[in-house]
Amino acid sequence: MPDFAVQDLISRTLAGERVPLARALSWVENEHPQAGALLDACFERSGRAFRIGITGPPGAGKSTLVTQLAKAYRSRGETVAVVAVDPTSPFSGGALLGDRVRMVELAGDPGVFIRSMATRGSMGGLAVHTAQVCDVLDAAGFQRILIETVGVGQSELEVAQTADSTVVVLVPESGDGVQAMKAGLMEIADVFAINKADRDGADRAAFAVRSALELRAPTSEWVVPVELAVASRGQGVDTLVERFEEHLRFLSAGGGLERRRRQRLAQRLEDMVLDAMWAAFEDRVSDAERQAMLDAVVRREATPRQAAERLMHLAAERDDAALLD
Ligand SMILES: Nc1nc2c(ncn2[C@@H]2O[C@H](COP(=O)(O)OP(=O)(O)OP(=O)(O)O)[C@@H](O)[C@H]2O)c(=O)[nH]1
Ligand SMILES: [Mg+2]
Repeated sequence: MPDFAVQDLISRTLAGERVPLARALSWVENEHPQAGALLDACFERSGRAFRIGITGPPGAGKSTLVTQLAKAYRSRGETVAVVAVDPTSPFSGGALLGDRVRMVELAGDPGVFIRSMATRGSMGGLAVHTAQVCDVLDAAGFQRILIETVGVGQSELEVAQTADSTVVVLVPESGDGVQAMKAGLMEIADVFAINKADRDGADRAAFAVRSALELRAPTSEWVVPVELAVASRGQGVDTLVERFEEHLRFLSAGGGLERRRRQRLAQRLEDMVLDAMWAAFEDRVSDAERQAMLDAVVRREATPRQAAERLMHLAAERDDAALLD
């Protein structure tokens, strides 16, 4: 049973109060001992927000676009939360500072909430924290959640996949379409934005992306739109918002939204079980014992499979002993 202070923080967070909400998000990020109770309370009330991932190479204009998208959603009367995930070292901090400057025009609007998250611990942890942060924002009543990530590695793609719908932001510079395919961005894009269309080659880049899309085996009825944008001038932003909303309608009508969310929750569930199993294992088998077994493998006295089996056996024996206590 959560104590009074926790209960108070939960109810004020659910009511959408900004200061408690910010505190709640810090609890999630820092894995505060009471974060579990908070997350349970939020999870019950989540599932209403539409989560949009904005990903693409560094400097493509994602933060600029997110700022404009948030403004466009606000003028449509929707409340918006922005989660800017910065995969760079927490010590650099440069990108986050830049984002704050860029998003400053959203400040003061009670219908917008901006949160930057830096990498802490493992990248798997970052995807988990992002999903949890979104649950809290969702429960707090934000209707659209924009998640910005740099799409450069597998782990960043995992963060992008915490969204219901994903827009991949590219720039006209030649070769970007190919880059996107290599980086696995083609597979996750529901919408493409060719940003910085004030530069040469935007039409060519859009054509290259469309051609690449046509080469793929169709996996859905959804035809991935490729739109030009000049985020710094707010051009093409309304069209993008329209595409996201169309995609949401498409997903909702065909059961795709439920399927995507179910798959995402299955992944989260599995991650949590694996975490719990590993923690239980670590509790029961000491580091010294694991090292000793590793030594045996290194000396070729046991195969990795045999060693793993023995360690699991040891853990199971101690599990039984613990149950008899
Ligand atoms: N010419 C032009 N410049 C743009 C456009 N959109 C953004 N920029 C500029 O591109 C630079 C990078 O923009 P950001 O929005 O920080 O890009 P980002 O993708 O968020 O960057 P990271 O988060 O560091 O990966 C900034 O100097 C923007 O002003 C555009 O449509 N045209
Ligand atoms: Mg950015």
